[in-house]
Amino acid sequence: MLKRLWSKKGETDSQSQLPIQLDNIPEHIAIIMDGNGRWAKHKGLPRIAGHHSGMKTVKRITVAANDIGVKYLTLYAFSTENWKRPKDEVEFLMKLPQQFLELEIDELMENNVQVQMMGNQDHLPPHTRKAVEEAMKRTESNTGLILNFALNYGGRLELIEAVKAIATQTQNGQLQVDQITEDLFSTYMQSKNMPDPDLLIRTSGEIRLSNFMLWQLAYSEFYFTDVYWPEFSEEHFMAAIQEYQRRARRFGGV
Ligand code: V0D
Repeated sequence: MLKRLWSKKGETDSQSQLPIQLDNIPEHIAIIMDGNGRWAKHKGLPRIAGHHSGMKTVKRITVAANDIGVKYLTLYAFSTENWKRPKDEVEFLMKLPQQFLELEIDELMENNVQVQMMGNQDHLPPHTRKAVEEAMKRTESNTGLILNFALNYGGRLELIEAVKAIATQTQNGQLQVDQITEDLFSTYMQSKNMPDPDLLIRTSGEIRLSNFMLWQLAYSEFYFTDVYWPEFSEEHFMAAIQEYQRRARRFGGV
């Protein structure tokens, strides 16, 4: 698999040169998949064509990440602010989990990928929730990469929900104030069963966090690229990891 993707044509295994070191792969990568609408506009297509194309990128990057041993891939698919978009665009987006399930589930199963989700599921249309639940259910015994969709997710809201839960337990006497530590607080986050992201990637030129994983990204490396998400290739992905490894080397050294 690795050879198929990352070695040049005609090279034998011993000659093949991976652009990345396989012994220093980020365990958890988070991505803000920006630029689908802009890509479509650039090509003279409707915005929804960009979202559909972006879904193909999700599959490609998931398979590439799994190939090199990434354990967790968190993708910002829909923010709590995205509800403000035109109604027909939101409706189209809400159909994507189902389309994704129909078109891509076989390949995800072949790659042993497990689907998870963070964000507020309650306010999603029933057909969307059903598709997400089915994706999670069908992949629940897979042991490869965990593909974690942030869907109807907002970082500040996640923090507020954690504070509310902690405050309630403190009020009930189930928790003492001096028990509230960073480690304890982390267990109230929706990402409680995963390590913090080592690397955050944002595509399409914006250099902002846009309310994504505010707590979890405290120590992560940030990588920004001008490439639109539908055009973000395996090679672009490897370049991000290479930059991560270059920085890790610099800070590891003297
Ligand atoms: C649009 C580019 C996959 C960014 C990627 C509802 C925005 C394509 C999913 C998906 C979206 C989510 C959960 C799941 C299976 C698939 C998805 C949304 C948007 C928002 F279980 N792509 N995708 N969900 N886009």
